Amino acid sequence: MNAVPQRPARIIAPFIGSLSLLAAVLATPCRASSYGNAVGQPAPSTVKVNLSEWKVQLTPARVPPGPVVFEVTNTGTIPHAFEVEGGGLERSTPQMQPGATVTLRLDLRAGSYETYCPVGKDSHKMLGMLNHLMVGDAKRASAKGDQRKEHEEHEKGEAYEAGHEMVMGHEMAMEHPEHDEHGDGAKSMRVAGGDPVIQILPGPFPFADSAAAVIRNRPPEQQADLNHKAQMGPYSNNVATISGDISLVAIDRGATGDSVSGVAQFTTQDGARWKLVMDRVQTKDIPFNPRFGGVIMGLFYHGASGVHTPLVPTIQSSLALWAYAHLYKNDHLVTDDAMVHVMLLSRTRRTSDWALDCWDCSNRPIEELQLQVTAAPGTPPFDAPGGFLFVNWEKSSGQRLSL
Ligand SMILES: [Cu+2]
Repeated sequence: MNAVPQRPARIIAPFIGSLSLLAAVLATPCRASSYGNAVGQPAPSTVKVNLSEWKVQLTPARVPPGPVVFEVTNTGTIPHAFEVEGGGLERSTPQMQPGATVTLRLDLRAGSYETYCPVGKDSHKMLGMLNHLMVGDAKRASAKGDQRKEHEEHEKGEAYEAGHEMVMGHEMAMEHPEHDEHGDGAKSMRVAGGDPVIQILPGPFPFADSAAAVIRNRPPEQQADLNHKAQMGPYSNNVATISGDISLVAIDRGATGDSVSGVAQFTTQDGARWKLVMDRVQTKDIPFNPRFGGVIMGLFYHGASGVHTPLVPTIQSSLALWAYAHLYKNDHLVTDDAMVHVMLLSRTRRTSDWALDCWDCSNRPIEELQLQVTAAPGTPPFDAPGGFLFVNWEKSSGQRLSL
């Protein structure tokens, strides 16, 4: 629904990993001058790029027009890549392991360029791995010598920026005809769960080997918890058909101001009647598990993506939210602070026996609604198998609302 198409990474092959060449370039004696090395080319500007969860740092963030050498280091803990986009140009490094350094050399005209991590169908970009590189300087162009050349370059830059905005505006209109009519960037969705409804009971994760490769890169304390859940957790093929309803409205306003309201009612396999009233978003980010302000639409994550638990297959979600809820069992209040994670996502289970049947489910149709309810840290687990409630509505849909 809101999938951002993955762009193929294009690589400046001769410069990738060519640290010796970079060193040679940096050793050029006239690097301080913008113009005038032996072959008449301007000396390149160097921009140091740090990639980490979840930001792209550029030093400096403004350079003169001409050749630019990006010295890109992944200082984070999961694989990233670096892409420069603007003026019809779109170039990327290959995916880089933590600790790796790669150089990317580009010739840039004046203008503003998006610099971001393209990993995860732009999920890392949505998480904050986006910055802007300014090439050229309008004020300097009108105030100093060599005005005509820089002024022309600046105008070219503005021309392509205008064209780029137009294209983006068109794409946005095509993809999201109903959202953001007031221009504040907010998006809203109403979700209704559709039968059949299943309860996931504790059991082993069927793609434990695939998950183990991701878990190995996590800090030790996370590894212990994830390995335990891989053996006996809420992501299993131990499934019971039950009955219930869910409906909710979620508003995504970016990093702050998200909201959610909704109700779920279901009867679990053991005959208990549960009611869940969601009325607050849960916004606190934890490592590898950012909550995106509580609500996010159009996310590619889980599985092999490096984001959130790998004990869910790699999926595309049109809506993901983290909330607190009032939880009732058989009409008695259990807690006012149950922790809730809801996803409307690409189908992960086959319809014959509801077994998980893909490790990468990101291209499946988006029709599965997952509700996961757990006790807040420091509070007792729920009186349910495994201490959690995990219910899926297998034929669900979301509707974007005008705000
Ligand atoms: Cu990244």
